[in-house]
Amino acid sequence: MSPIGNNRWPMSVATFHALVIAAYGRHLLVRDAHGRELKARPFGRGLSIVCGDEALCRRDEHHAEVHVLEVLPRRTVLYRSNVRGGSEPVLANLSRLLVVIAPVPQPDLFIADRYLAAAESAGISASLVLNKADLGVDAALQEQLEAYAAAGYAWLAVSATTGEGMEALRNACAMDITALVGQSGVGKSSLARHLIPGADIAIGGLIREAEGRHTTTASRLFDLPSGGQLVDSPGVRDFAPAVERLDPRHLGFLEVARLATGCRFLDCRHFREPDCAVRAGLETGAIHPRRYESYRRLRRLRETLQEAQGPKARR
Ligand SMILES: Nc1nc2c(ncn2[C@@H]2O[C@H](COP(=O)(O)OP(=O)(O)O)[C@@H](O)[C@H]2O)c(=O)[nH]1
Ligand SMILES: [Mg+2]
Ligand SMILES: [Zn+2]
Repeated sequence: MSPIGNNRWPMSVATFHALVIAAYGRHLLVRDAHGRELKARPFGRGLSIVCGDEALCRRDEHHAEVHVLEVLPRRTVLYRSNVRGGSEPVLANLSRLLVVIAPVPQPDLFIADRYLAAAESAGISASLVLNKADLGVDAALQEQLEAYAAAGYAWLAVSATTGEGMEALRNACAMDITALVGQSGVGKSSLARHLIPGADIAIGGLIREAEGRHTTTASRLFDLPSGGQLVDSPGVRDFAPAVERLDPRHLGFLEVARLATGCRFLDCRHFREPDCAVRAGLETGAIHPRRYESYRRLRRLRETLQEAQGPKARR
């Protein structure tokens, strides 16, 4: 147990450290050092707690409730942008983000790109997982996968149904905390169930089980039998990274970052500026047109959200 950096909450028999294994609004599930899973809630307003957080907890006087007093310093934070353009933490202390796509449902690769960009700006290593490889990959998707590889993103073909590629996936998750993210229906929970036999993953959103839902409503952290931890997360219809955290030169796109070193202007947006090496890369094939389009859309979104925040946020 690491010491706490301040003495507002002196360590005593009543306080303890725990890992936040699920967070749904103010409903938290934490796991203490003895492996006990406890329902908990934040003590006081303004405490933003997400799955993967390490927390200082205390039982109330009647021992009926567990309160989270403080979130310990985070090693990494994956942020998203809310509609007003502000940053919200999504998951804490991840060391790897696996963006899951599949032949069905029809992949929205713009979502995948935004997750990859968010991970890059958070210092989290990210790669793609193509699930449902048993269904076959058509030429159009194959071309996109090759574009990702050329840009510098690793991808792995797996099938939760046939077990293909699962050993490689297990190895990719062996260290620290890995999260599976992506559209609904791509097979995140199926992959998690494959990697963690016996875990109650169908009701990943444990906290809402009373509503009888069998989809994942909240991110849920599980221990992997081979070491490390895995987060299964709810499917998304869209994802916007926290725009102010993106590097303005490349927004977290690996190939844009490489090419941008050749632009004439340091603050080149890679739209219509003269001597832009990124646009030149479109001609030579150094950047795939769909990835460039994705970059362009994220740049526009960033501008829109910054406008919404007022003149202070603009760069
Ligand atoms: N053919 C095939 N179907 C799969 C595979 N993995 C998951 N599925 C199916 O895809 C659907 C969605 O899976 P689920 O794990 O709930 O997706 P999630 O929303 O990403 O968690 C379910 O009907 C699964 O049986 C796979 O590898 N191959
Ligand atoms: Mg799921
Ligand atoms: Zn440029």
